[in-house]
Amino acid sequence: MSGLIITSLIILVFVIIYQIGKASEYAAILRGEKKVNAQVNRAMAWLLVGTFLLGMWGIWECHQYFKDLMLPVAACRTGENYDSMFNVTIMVTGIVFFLTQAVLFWFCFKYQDSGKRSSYFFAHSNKLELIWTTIPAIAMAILVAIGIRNWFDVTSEAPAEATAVEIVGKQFNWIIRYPGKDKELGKRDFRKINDANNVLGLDWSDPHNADDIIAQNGEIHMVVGKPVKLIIGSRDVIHDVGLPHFRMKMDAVPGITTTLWLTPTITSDSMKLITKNPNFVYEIACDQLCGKGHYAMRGTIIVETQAKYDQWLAKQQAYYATANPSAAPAAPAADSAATAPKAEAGKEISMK
Ligand SMILES: [Cu+2]
Repeated sequence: MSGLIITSLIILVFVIIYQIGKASEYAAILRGEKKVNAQVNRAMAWLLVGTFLLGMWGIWECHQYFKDLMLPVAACRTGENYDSMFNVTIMVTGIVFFLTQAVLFWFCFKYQDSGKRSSYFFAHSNKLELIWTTIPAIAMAILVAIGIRNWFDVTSEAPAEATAVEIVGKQFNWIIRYPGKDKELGKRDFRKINDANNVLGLDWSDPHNADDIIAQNGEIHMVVGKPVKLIIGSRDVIHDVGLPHFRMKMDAVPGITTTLWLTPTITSDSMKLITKNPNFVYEIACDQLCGKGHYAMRGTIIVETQAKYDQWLAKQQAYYATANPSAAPAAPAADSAATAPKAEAGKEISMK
């Protein structure tokens, strides 16, 4: 029924437009075509000015409306650089956009047909070509140079003192591993992955794995002011570690290790005050559409003081101990864990 109404409405609108066109044609004949043309020209010129003003007002209103959706201040140095690059780009392109649009619409208005002018034929000017090629080229080169500098900064090697944290994506959550006291992550082998008691496929024959910690709730803890190196992997499809508050992202690719490093500058508690949001959390979002549960792949980052971090770390238990409750801690046997019988996996962790 509503389809029928809409169709008849559309037909009606077309009929009305057709009738108006017809009527103005007859009116033009009655009043003289020249006079009508001049009226239409004037009306069109003012309409163009109106379109420009309406467009500019629309842009302003859009910004006002979406302002609250903007991210808070960047929480690391590279993020600050990214923001300043973003602002410079918006400023430069924004000014150019405004000027060119203003001139375009103003010329339409100023040079409307008055019957007193004829158009001037202008074919070519080397000088003009040179100006409007060189200036944008220089502007773009500067913007690209700033971008490359930031890109090299983001993808550079992490400082040696950086704390390594592994983050592995899987459908549909993030698994976080910390190196433990020896500060080294043990070897992984995808053939040893087992959702019951070895979610990352840790190779228990590697002693570095004995003290590795796997966070139970997909949380990354960071110390404010201390560099952190993220070692990124994936268990199944391509995911992407998206850190909007740090203005960073990096693909998590199965079979390939990617990295990202950052030095958080604002603690989670300070950010709660800055954003006036007591529930604020730094978010890890999956930035790569990875399946039907993609939207729910949300991890969190907690940036805290060294004291709080130490307190939290002291409470963590090595994954080996939780995954193999019957085995003696800190003395991993050869390879029995990965193939442990089901009966032993009573208290295992499920990372679903
Ligand atoms: Cu994903």
